[in-house]
Amino acid sequence: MNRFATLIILSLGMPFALMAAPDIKLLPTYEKVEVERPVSIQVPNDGSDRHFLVEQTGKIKILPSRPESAESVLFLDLTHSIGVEKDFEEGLLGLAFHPEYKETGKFYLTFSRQGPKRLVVAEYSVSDEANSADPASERVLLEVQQPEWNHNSGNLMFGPDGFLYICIGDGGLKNGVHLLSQKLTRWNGKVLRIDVDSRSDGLEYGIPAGNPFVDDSLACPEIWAYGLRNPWGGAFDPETELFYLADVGQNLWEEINLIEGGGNYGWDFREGNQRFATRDAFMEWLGKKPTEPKGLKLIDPIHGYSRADGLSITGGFVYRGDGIPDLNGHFIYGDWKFGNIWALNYDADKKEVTANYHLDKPEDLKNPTVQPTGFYPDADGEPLVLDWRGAIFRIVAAN
Ligand SMILES: [Ca+2]
Repeated sequence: MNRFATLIILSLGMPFALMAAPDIKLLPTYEKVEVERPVSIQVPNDGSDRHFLVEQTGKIKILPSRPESAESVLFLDLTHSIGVEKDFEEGLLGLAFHPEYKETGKFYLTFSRQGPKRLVVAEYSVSDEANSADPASERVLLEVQQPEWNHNSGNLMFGPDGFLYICIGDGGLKNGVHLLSQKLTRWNGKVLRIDVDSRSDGLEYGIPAGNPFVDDSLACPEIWAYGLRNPWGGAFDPETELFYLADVGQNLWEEINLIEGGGNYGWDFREGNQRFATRDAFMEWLGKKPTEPKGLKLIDPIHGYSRADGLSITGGFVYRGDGIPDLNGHFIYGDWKFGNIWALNYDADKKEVTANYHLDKPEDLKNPTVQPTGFYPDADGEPLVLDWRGAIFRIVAAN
């Protein structure tokens, strides 16, 4: 290995590879429930301890209270109202319950529609019957133009501030070719922050006064952070309130970012913490200077991994359960293609990563135990892993 490669690897996480990981095992759960392309599991804050499974193909199912049971309940079926040209990355993509779901009965979804191709963020309401939603209650909050079928993102989460955070990919294709992530006039390649409980002039939502670009007449006031490629999986740590977000890379680096208001996370000037050379070549081809604008502050990821460990990162949430004490405060994430699962510890005081445990390493990379599309806490805060091929696993302590 040459010295340059060693330096890159050291800077992106290798020193922790030799630390002994907590002993865990992956257990299949809800095995009798029909699961198709799961992308999210959400538990509303209403004391019911119900687990809502989101399927990319358009359904939201309430999982049975006993994991051994086969009886899921169909909460909402959007199969025929979403629009999918290519189902690999389009479809029903995100769900977030209103923080006061018990009182409001409202929840929020992201999904694809066509003609024109777009990512829709919409509000829905529960019907009179608690275990079903009313499809006619749809209220579209905003629609993001999507030039391509890929890189939609669509992750949704409420922050500790009560605002809704919406993750949006860079417009797709490859090489950041649409050049949208760095443009503050567009929603693509951003995290947006909106207030679903108020209305700003002419909008179906409110713009929080503290959003970083509200005073910039050339910027979309919804933007919270920018310079992202295709965020897939993230969460606020309920204890530190840090916002972890995975961002899928292109050719070299998968990354984990800590999202701050106004932060620029680099794409498509950088992939991981390296310069993205393809952009330079592209800009030269366009006859433009391939330089980063002067004074532009780019925030590097807190962690990244290379093609040696995976192809497409899937976040993630910060574990605060009781079952695996060694993982307390760790961000659990994995790789969709290789099936690796890790737990990363970030020390907010020291501002550094202090551990990155390799929790599960498949023996056969071509046929991993799980191809994770999401990691979510169950009602007790214990980790659930969604498998792209249609299964759900638990992470439990091995002993
Ligand atoms: Ca980045």
